[in-house]
Amino acid sequence: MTKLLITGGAGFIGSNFVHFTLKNRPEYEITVVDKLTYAGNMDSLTEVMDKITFVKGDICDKELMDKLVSETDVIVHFAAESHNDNSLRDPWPFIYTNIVGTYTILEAVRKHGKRLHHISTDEVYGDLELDDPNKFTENTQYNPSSPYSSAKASSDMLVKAWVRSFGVKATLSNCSNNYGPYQHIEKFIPRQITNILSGISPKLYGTGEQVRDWIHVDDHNSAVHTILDKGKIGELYLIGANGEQNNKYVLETILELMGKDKNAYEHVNDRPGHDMRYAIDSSKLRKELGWLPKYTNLREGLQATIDWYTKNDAWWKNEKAKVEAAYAEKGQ
Ligand code: NAD
Ligand code: TDX
Repeated sequence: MTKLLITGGAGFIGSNFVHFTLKNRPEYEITVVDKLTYAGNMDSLTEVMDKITFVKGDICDKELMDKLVSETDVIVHFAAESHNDNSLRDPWPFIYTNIVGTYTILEAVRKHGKRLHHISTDEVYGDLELDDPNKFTENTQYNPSSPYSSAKASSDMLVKAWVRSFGVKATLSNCSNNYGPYQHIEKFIPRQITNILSGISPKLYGTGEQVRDWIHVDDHNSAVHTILDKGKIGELYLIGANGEQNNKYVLETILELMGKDKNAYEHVNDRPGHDMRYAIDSSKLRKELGWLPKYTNLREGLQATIDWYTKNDAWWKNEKAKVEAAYAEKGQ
């Protein structure tokens, strides 16, 4: 058995990673550490609590991380403050968790000589023009726009420095926008689905021409396992599934799939500094490590996600009023 420590395993991608690993990779013995911020939800792990060890704790807690890292073989580091809009309301938790938290993990990994995989985002590269023929590659210069993406960029830099200066055995991956079950309803796709289910009109920022490169969360997580299996220490891999669509198209598709008029939404205040377009070239991961995505039909993926939020309203209902009230304060 290989001992696997998953940080942020009660969040969206982390909890899906726990489920994916239990289903596909039984050789791993899983411990999750999660602070259970507003974004962490134990209900995402209820079904598997008898199969994992769960520790409620902060990745910035030096003693705790030292102990947990010393007891494991591999660490996959998902824990972060992850929402751009929140980082514009209050950047501090992003500096604390994303930068100080990653530093704390790196110091424990350095001391105990363990293997680390650091999860990051394509947002570290800033954005592309709509008509730019290029996509992000591993050689694109970092140019983050928001407090969230700059804190993630900082965490990547720390990992790279600890690899080079201290010989830490780490890999990094930077993925595009994920969707799927257990995603917090503050994020674009689940916000719109749960708005429609709650009789609230969906909300499109600005013109909705911004493009995101959507990937199903299970494809992100299969790529992370590929990197754990075959990735080269010190290397960074971009993860993407050629899922570029603009926000207006995604919202209209959700409305259509839910049997509504495709124009039944509101334009609301745009996000300050709103990145125009993300697009990933994942050739390195595909060619060097042989990874391929499975869920490349966005319409089908959206339908499955709509079905999940419809069936699992108990998972999100209690949060809905609070999330919408925070958006309403910003005219969003
Ligand atoms: P999320 O907000 O749903 O989950 C984050 C989890 O981390 C929560 O369970 C939260 O309780 C936990 N956490 C926060 N601060 C903590 C702390 N100090 N100590 C311990 N736990 C803490 O986020 P997500 O969307 O699942 O993103 C996970 C990772 O993937 C992040 O690193 C994010 O930057 C990255 N990422 C996300 C996307 C996306 O589309 N969501 C895309 C690319 C990369
Ligand atoms: O109500 C909304 N209306 C809207 O038009 C919301 C919440 C968002 N949007 C727009 C903003 C973005 O262009 O939709 C797009 C997606 O927004 P988010 O879901 O907030 O995602 P984004 O800001 O693109 O960042 C996501 O992908 C990269 C994740 O939240 C990050 O953690 C990840 O790093």
